[in-house]
Amino acid sequence: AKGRWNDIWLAGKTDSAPGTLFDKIIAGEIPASVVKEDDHLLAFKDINPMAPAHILVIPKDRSGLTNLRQASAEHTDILGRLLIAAGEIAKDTELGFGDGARIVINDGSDGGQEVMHLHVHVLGGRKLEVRYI
Ligand code: D5M
Repeated sequence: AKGRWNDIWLAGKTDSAPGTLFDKIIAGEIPASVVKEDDHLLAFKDINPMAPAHILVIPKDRSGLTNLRQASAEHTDILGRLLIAAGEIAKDTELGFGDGARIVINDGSDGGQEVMHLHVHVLGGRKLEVRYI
């Protein structure tokens, strides 16, 4: 497992930030309730849900994507994949979503980001107030 962890950590070598616990979730070293997975991304239930339905969608390879402010044209494909997956998750009634959701990216310390591996929050399961801060 250590080799695999190192491989995944090294995948982020273009990004100076160290690996996070999300790398360990990707490697299966920390359990998570996975709702969607493919070669590029992983989606799992947030451990501290802020709404009745709360899913995180993350790229498996964080390279250069500690957060959205570091994104560039090379990330076009993965960013598209993350948003399409978020939209698919947001219409999954079995996950508790109803008629709509809120899709959020907390970016950097001032944006409330705690885990420094880009992730898209998909929140729903009730009618959310219109509030951004
Ligand atoms: O969001 C980081 C999110 O990550 C926050 O909503 C809690 C969630 N989190 C932290 N640890 C875990 C594990 N182990 N499983 C699932 N979810 C987790 P941010 O936007 O960085 O504030």
